Amino acid sequence: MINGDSHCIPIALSLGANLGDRLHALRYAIKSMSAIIQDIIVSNVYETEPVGFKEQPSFLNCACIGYTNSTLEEIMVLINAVHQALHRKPRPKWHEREIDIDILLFGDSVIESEHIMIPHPRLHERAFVLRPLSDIAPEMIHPLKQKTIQALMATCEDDSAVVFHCDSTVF
Ligand code: PH2
Ligand code: MG
Repeated sequence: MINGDSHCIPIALSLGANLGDRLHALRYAIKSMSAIIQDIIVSNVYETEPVGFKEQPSFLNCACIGYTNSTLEEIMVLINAVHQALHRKPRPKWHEREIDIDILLFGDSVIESEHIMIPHPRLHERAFVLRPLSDIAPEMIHPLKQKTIQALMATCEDDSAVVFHCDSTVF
């Protein structure tokens, strides 16, 4: 507990963009999310090979962690507002995105609703999520796997390219 507030929950987000000014989108998204995330720490930015649907431009991905007093619903409302502000268009799953903000972990919450799954159901399978997250939170525990991010990274079989792009001073 950093600030002594018992409602302050550790949170981890993954961010990605592969259309338009990708770095601008990540920067705007981090700045917007930092309104409800205290003591935010942002990872390096990586250029990553598209996973899922291959015929699309490469992504820039990063992750951030911090603590929040907001509810999951409030966080989801803010994420949707940021998606809209960056003119994210509706597209099929796995396809290109102006911006995509995913909640990876929310304390040790395990949530399976029709709106959201936490931990993120593919967090442990994706190098473009684990690589940035392990920069900043190697010891964070996945509450279902009961393993650290570092340990999940070591056993992750995703060999898609994840290449350092720039450090977090761009934020
Ligand atoms: N997001 C997707 C689909 N595929 N691939 C990479 N490398 N990075 C992403 O952020 C990503 C993806 C849809 O959310
Ligand atoms: Mg996503």
